[in-house]
Amino acid sequence: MIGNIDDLLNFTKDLFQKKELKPVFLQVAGVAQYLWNRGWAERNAGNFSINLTGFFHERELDRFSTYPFFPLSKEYPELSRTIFLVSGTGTRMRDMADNPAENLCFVYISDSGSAFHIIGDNHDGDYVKPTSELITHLAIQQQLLQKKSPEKVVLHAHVTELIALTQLAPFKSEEAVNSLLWGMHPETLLFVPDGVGFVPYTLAGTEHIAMETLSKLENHKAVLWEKHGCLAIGNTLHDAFDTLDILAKSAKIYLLCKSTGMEPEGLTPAQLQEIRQTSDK
Ligand code: 2HA
Ligand code: ZN
Repeated sequence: MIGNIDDLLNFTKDLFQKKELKPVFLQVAGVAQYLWNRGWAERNAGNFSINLTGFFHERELDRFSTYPFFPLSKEYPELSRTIFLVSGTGTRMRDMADNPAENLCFVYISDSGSAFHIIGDNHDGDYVKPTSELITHLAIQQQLLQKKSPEKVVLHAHVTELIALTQLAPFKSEEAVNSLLWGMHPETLLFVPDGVGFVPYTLAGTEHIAMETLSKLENHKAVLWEKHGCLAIGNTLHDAFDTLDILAKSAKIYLLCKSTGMEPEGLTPAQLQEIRQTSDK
């Protein structure tokens, strides 16, 4: 049943003003600004989802059931009665940095996991709808819950330096690209010891890219989408951003070295081994 429209509007206001969510909104604004400053979010590029279910009581979740909902093309049983903060489709990260509330929405998944409600800030009778990559986000968020992983955040961005690498034939494999990235900076192996997954080019926003990404995230915290961008999971948005940032640093060092006309040496096997031993302690 659809609730009284005034109740719904009040509810939306309550949700956006919930004080426990203030730090989350601040983090969204901060990371959106970083993405824009780095040049990793041209036009409406990039998107994220944050599992916020832990911030709500059962009683609060019950209020969502009065909202109209949209069917999902697939069931996500593990996501029953979960709630996510999701970037809006067509929104710009630079606008998100200035005003997160107007550029994102809450997505609540129904009891059956087969439909979702959108709770967006309503302006001029219209409201923000979730990212075009929603099915990838939901599939990943479901996997994180199934595995009881600590990560609550999925972040996708067009990390220029990493996209450039995926345009180069020698790096179109997981082994080659990770060996390059680890070799360019000690902290890459230290902080991304499982390396990145590599998803060969496939159209974004599809079930296919969602499934390919899901399988790569079994063993990695970040995934490259050939000729498109990168996606990382993290406990917080800052965590996920850090992973992209560290990987980009390595890629940038490689590209800078190449721009001198010379080959970078890379860390030696002994140096890499020493880092591995340090991080095992
Ligand atoms: O959110 O980056 O891949 C826009 C995109 C789609
Ligand atoms: Zn993209």
